[in-house]
Amino acid sequence: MVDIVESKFVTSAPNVDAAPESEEQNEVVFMARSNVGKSSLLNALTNHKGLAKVSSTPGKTRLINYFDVTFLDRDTQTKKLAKFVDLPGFGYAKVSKSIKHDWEKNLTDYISGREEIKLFIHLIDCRHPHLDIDTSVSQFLFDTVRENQAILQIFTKIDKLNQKEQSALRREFPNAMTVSSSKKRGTDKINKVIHDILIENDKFEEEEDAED
Ligand SMILES: Nc1nc2c(ncn2[C@@H]2O[C@H](COP(=O)(O)OP(=O)(O)OP(=O)(O)O)[C@@H](O)[C@H]2O)c(=O)[nH]1
Ligand SMILES: [Mg+2]
Repeated sequence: MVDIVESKFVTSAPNVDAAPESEEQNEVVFMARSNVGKSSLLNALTNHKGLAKVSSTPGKTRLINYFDVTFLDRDTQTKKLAKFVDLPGFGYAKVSKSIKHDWEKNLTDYISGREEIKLFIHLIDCRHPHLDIDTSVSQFLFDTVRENQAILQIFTKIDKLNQKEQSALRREFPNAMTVSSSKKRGTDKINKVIHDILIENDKFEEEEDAED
């Protein structure tokens, strides 16, 4: 069992240049269309109500928000530090075209340029699994990730689907995970997967260093 035992807000950055130094070099980026439930998931994973702001007004998160989190592996009693990065929701329709353009350029620069990112978490609303915007984000990530970076797809708001619909979704996307932040279903498993990916990544990078 892996839990997040500490979490705190670090800072908000308006763009990549203002991103904070990341000592522990372990960034986990959360990306989603607006209103998919990103802030709710961050709060559920960290068990910290109010860590990230939840809103019913889409597009609330306009800055890149950073959170320091500490994982605790209960079996080995070892801790692991990471930064959770809450990116602004993409594809928010109500902003003007030019803002949208700058916005997306900013995000894509961040995603492709930031060495510290070890894991991209792409959140998708389980009721709309085939939106063009999500397909292009998936493709973009797939084309952009480096050898030492992983991608994880998570379907949110799974409480909105009945059992039959859930099974169909899992069959169609066998590598994706599912979660309900409001019902706290799937969050333990996600924490474990994030933690294990970061640990595996450390091993990979140590091996790479040993080869140099
Ligand atoms: N039924 C259900 N509703 C959820 C769940 N997670 C979030 N919501 C609701 O979805 C809405 C948006 O949630 P947020 O967590 O603010 O979404 P966000 O992706 O951070 O949105 P922006 O920051 O505005 O882009 C809120 O009304 C939440 O209460 C869930 O697991 N189940
Ligand atoms: Mg949010």
